[in-house]
Amino acid sequence: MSHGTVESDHAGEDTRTALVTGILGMDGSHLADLLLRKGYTVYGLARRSSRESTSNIAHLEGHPRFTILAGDLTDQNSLIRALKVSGPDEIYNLAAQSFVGESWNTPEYTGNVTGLGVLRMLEAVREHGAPVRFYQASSSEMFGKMVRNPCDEDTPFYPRSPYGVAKLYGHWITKNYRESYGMFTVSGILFNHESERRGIEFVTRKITRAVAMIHAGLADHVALGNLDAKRDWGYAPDYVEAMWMMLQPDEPRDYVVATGETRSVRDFLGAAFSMIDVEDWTPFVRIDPRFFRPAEVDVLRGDASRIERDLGWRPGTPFEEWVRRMVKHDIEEIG
Ligand code: NAP
Ligand code: G4F
Repeated sequence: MSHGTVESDHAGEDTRTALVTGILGMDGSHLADLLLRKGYTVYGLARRSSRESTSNIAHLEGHPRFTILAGDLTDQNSLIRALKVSGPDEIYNLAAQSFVGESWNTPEYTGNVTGLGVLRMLEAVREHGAPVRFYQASSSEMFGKMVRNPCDEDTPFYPRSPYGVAKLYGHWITKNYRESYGMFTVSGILFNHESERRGIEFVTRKITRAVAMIHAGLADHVALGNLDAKRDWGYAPDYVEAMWMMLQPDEPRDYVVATGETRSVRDFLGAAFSMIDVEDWTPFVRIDPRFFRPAEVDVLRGDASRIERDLGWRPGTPFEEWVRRMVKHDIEEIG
């Protein structure tokens, strides 16, 4: 699917309804595209204060099966109301303070939104009473200082940031509600995934935008932090498919979603600059201590064999292809 479009290839047979929190974010918007293609009615939860950043869902304006509801993960009543209005079969809880670097500046706020926000969503589901399938956006940041490489669903957690700790709370409370109340709740432990809609503060998008600016003669460098950090990077439209797949089986189960490959920020720089035929990117990169973190997750790599075996999910889009799409998108946007 190309950026900014919704293919209407559904046969119109699926009459289910989904509520997606974090609808204005990268994953929320890709998931909305996927669900609408499948024929779902989609309600997206967004904070009123964020109405300016609607570019990820601008193409959905006026879609007959797409509605935005006002709500905030820090406001329990707004969540209860959202469930009442939408009456969902499935809930995808993607809203979070999702920027790891920011979580050291606002640890309490991050805990409140990213951790306790999950509890509020689960309580809203319990209050609602009707059977609902619930997806929680867990994160590979929970593995942090990886005690095993690669990480799978049985690897012990070792978070290294207030964000990682908050996600761990969300992960365990989701599991607890499944075990305590028999609710259909699952967590997808997703490793890093990126796309043309990625927030500009994250390293991949920061780099692809900088590449586009340099290409256009509008910038001469990009300031970055730790270039040695390694991540298991995939493409977001592939990963939202995994979220949907996890809510389809009869029994709820948690899954790791990853490519199994790990690359450094340096590798990413090499791939992105090669898209504008620059082989030596070093003159265009400056190291700025402001972008180093109090504690770093040095390397992440996941083992997604369980989801491949059980549900048939595999990462579809090769690394070079999605990096090319991100650079191309940013060149067009800046141009
Ligand atoms: P994103 O682009 O930052 O989207 C998160 C969304 O949550 C934003 O639209 C934000 O709204 C919303 N939000 C923040 N605080 C909120 C609140 N108090 N109430 C309601 N909404 C709120 O993140 P993403 O990359 O799409 O990730 C989606 C989810 O997956 C997040 O939970 C993230 O932590 C998790 N995750 C992401 C990755 C990854 O690599 N992308 C990997 C693992 C897990 P505003 O637009 O108003 O800021
Ligand atoms: O792009 P990042 O900010 O992503 P990070 O911290 O891995 O978190 C993302 O992935 C998680 C899944 O593992 C999600 F849960 C989370 O919500 C988010 O989507 O940083 C990636 C790496 C880090 O090691 C960072 O130190 O890049 C390094 N880096 C180096 N220079 C930088 C920069 N990161 C940012 N954001 N900006 C820099 O200038």
